[in-house]
Amino acid sequence: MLSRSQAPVLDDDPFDPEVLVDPYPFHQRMRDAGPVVFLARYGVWAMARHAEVANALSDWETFSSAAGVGLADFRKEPAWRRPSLLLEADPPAHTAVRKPVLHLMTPKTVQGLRAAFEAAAEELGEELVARREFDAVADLAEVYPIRVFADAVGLPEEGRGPLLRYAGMVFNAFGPRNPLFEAAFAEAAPVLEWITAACQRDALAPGGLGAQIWEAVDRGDITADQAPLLVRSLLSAGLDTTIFGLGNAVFCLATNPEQYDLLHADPGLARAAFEESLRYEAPVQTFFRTTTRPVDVEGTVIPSDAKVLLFMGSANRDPRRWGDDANRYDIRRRTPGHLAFGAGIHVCVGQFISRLEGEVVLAALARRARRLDLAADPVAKPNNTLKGFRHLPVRVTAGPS
Ligand code: 8QM
Repeated sequence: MLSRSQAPVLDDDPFDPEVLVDPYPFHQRMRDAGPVVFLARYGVWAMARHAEVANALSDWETFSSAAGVGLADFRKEPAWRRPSLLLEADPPAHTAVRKPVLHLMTPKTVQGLRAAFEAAAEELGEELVARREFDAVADLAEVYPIRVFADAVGLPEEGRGPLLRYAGMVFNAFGPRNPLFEAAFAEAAPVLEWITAACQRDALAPGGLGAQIWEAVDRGDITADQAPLLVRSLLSAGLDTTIFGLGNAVFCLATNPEQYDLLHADPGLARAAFEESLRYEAPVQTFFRTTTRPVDVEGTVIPSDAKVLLFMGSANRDPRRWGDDANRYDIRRRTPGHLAFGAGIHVCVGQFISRLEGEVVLAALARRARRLDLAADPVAKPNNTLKGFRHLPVRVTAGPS
């Protein structure tokens, strides 16, 4: 049998803020080192090539989520919150709760959100383009999803404030207890109290996604104990992901003017432009799995009960899958196969809501601005899981051509 010593050992820290904000050179070294590497710093295995990441995501029986999808192993240390019934679970428990949630977010049911999402994007686009200069994170990416998605879930307008602090805890907690983790948890207690209250039935507006989850209790599809945790999943997964994703999409377009020209000439490319930004700058860069048995990956045996870090953001730029121009942002590229939404049984349940947000926001900008440029250097926002920006100052030139 082959052993760990035959996998390349790297001593890089993937959670070092400098690596988090520019991970691509490290990704290439991992991909070129082999199909599996060992990250000595944390005693975990890692895969960064597209084929192996896709295979691991598709094999939930070997690569389990039930011990948590962060560095912490829930079987050895207590989780910081009750584990997610969706993200941090395996079949059959996962299957039972995923079905009713999936039902609320199919391409067809999401069409019911389109008119409201479009109107909000048009309104915000109009206001921002009139300003000529704005921060595409603070004024757009952090505004739009809170407006439309929190509305769709049915959160009351007042007191949405702790949402982003909660998201900061969720996504930094998948990493090690480094300064990013500690900072996110500096004042955790009121945020935890707030999220628990926000998920209760009487806190959610009738007709929203949250209320619809509670209605699944009335039908007997889920239990009253499960409902608040599933609402919590929507609020955990549905905001910082699209916030980072919208910021990244604007970054891609502002730094690739020929691609923005294509989009401006045909705003019907907005959905494709967003999708390619998901491939090129994946908001969710990594998740762990935990092996349930010794598994041979291309000749390297990973032992049982081992944490394995999967680099979706690297798989999305693997030349073995995407060719020599993998590192080019190209809105006409065929993007199917990117792993920004994951793959397999855990593939993003909200992906059609996410795409709707990306499409209508980019289309609203593209129709109004004939140019989109950086107005100053972007400021990256390091996060143990997400890649994106804290500030993205842009300048737009209004007009049709
Ligand atoms: C990430 O709490 C949850 O169920 C949950 C949290 C974060 C995510 C997914 C689910 C992938 C976007």
